[in-house]
Amino acid sequence: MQFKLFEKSVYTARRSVLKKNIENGLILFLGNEESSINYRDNWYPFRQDSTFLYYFGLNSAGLSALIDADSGDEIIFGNDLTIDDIVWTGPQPSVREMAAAVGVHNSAAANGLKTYINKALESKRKIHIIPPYRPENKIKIAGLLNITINEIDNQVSVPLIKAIVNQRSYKEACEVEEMDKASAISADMHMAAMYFAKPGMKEFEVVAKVKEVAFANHADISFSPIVTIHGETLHNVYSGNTIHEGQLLLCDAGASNDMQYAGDLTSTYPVGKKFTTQQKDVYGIVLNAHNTAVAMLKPGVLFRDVYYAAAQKIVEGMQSLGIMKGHAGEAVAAGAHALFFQCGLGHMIGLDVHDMEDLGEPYVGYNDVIKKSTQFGIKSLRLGRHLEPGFTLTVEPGVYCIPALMDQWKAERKFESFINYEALETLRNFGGIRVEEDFLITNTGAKLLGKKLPMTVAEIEAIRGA
Ligand SMILES: [Mn+2]
Repeated sequence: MQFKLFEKSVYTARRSVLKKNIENGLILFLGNEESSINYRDNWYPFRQDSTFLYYFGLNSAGLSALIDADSGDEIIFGNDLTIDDIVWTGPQPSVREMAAAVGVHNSAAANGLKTYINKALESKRKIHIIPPYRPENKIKIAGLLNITINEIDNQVSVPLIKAIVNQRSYKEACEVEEMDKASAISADMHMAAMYFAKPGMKEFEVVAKVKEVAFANHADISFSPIVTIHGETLHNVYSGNTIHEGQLLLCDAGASNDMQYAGDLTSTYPVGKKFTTQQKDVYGIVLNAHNTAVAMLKPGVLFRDVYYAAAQKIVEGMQSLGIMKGHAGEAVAAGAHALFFQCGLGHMIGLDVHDMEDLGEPYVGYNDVIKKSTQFGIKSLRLGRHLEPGFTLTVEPGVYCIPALMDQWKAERKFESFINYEALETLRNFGGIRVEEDFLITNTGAKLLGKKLPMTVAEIEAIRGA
């Protein structure tokens, strides 16, 4: 195989758990197709669907699978290569060989799937699907089920989503090993960038360094890197600015390793050799929020409370700079911290950098008891539920000074009892700071995945001054 697999037993065990949890009907898994960029045969880098990878491991385009929850039968559908294909691709394992490698005994040509689905539809059997996110698979599902694309949402199986989330949330030892590797490569990407970036460079030169380290480790990037002097823009993928002495460079990047597991780290450091006093002050606030959050990680803790604790540290820090005032806990409860901390504190990570987000945040980061808030700020918290052993997640507090938000809140006289708008002006052009690490929740606490990045002011200045 031109891709790596876990032991066959890993996949068979995962599927037997799923079969136990889904009592009847057919479970349909669509792998991904190649996806065209600008003409048919020029493709985006292939990425297999993560749920397909989880249960079937096969990192090859054009495959699908059915599990019959009643009989226990499993079948993989796909087309073997013809000689016309082999001329271009070289010899590849047959679908039967690929299926056997992951413990599936039956295989059939891709167009056989429709026959199975038709039979099930005729006998009014339940067909379990997860929400498709790619146009190719939306079209395919609509065709298979004889429905319109708009009707797909109503056909999605909540029991299947819940069953999958209930497995993929708890990382197995073999997965943790891969996540460790992905996070370690991610740390190497950040270290290389931290040594490399110099005043006068363009942001994209640093992006190139980050990607070079990923590719040199037979990895890919787990998402488009954010390397920016405008860290206050949360998902700023523009990288055409020149980086100048006195500015901060925010780098949010991670690797997807050769087993498709993701790392996701953020570092923020001065473009020059040293932080300015103000940068040091605000960096210290973010690092304190981060350390407070990390120290709380253990089974049973509500991640929403970890978020609130980080938010409180940010408010207290801003109070020490004279920019916020009043009762810190009340400020957080009211949502005043969201002037600086508009996003969540972290998310599940695994095969996807935002793990299982295609299955729906309400099922992954929340549950029937812990519901997502609609308040500005915490409404962006992707993970709110109680932590459990085996969860892997990011912790990524930040302070973001967004002039448009400052202006709007000031004009609305919002939270005037908590915010000193005059002093706030000193942060108008500050930019943004985020730090981010990846953790495994253990039986007693949490373990850092990969390796430790330099995070204190002294550690960072030692590297930037080198
Ligand atoms: Mn992240």
